[in-house]
Amino acid sequence: MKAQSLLSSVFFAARTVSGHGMWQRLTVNGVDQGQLVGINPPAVNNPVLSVSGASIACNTGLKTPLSTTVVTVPAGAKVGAWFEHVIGGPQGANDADNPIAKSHKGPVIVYLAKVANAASATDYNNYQWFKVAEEGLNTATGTWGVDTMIAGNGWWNFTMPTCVAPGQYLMRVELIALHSAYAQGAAQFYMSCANIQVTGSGTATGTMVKFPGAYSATDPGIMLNIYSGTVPNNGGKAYPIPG
Ligand SMILES: *[C@@H]1O[C@H](CO)[C@@H](O)[C@H](O)[C@H]1NC(C)=O
Ligand SMILES: [Cu+2]
Repeated sequence: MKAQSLLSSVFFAARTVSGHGMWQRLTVNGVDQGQLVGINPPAVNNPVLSVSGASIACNTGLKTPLSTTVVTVPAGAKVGAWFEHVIGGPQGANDADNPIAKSHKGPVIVYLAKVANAASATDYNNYQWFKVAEEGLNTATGTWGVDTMIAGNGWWNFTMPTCVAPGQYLMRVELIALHSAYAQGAAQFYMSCANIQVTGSGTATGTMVKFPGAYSATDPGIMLNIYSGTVPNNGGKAYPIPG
C-alpha cells in the first residue's frame, strides 16, 4: 500500500512537470518565421495559475535574450501558432506529451495590444488588449481548441481579421488547460507574446481589456468542472470562453 501510494505520487509529479507546453513559433500565410523569432515564450513550460498577477499578460521567466524581431502580418493573413512541449522541440513521436498532454483540454485565444514599438514593448500589464480569434468547445463533438492544436501536431491556425488597423502590436496567444479547473486557482494558463506589424487598411480595434483585469478566478470559463463522469465535454453544455 505504501509502495503503491509512493508510486502514484511519483507518477503524478512526473505528469505535472512534463505535461505542459508553450507557444514558440508562428507562420504567416504558410511562411515559417522560425522558432523563437519575433516571439517571447517563457524559458520553462510551467503554467501561469494566477489571473491577478503580472505574469497573466505575457508570462514570466521569459527566455533571453528577448527576440526583437517584428513579424509582418497582413490583415486577412492566415496565421499559424505552433505549440511544443518544451523549447527545443520537435520532441519526436515518442513524446506522448508533445505538444501538450492530452488531458489539457480547453480553449485557445488570441489577443492583440497596440504598442508604439513592438520590438521593445515590455510594459505588458499596461497595454489594452482585444481579442481577434478563439476556439472553445464544440459541444457536438466534445472537442476543444486544444484538441485542434494537438491534431494539427502543435499548429493552431487562425485568420487575422481584415478589419484590424495597421500598426505595431503584441500578439498574445493563450491556451487554457481546464483539467483541474474545478478548483479555484487551478486552471492553467499558457501564453506567449509575439511582436508583430499589421499591414492593411483596416480601422478597427476591439473591446479593450487589461492583463491582469480581463479574467477573474471565478469566471464561468475559468472555474468549472469540464467532466461528465470521465468525459471532458463540459457535460455537453456550451463553454463560455473567457475574455
Ligand atoms: C496550419 O498551419 C501550418 C503551418 O503553416 C500548416 O502546416 C498546416 O497545414 C495548417 N493546418 C491547417 C488545418 O490548415
Ligand atoms: Cu500542464
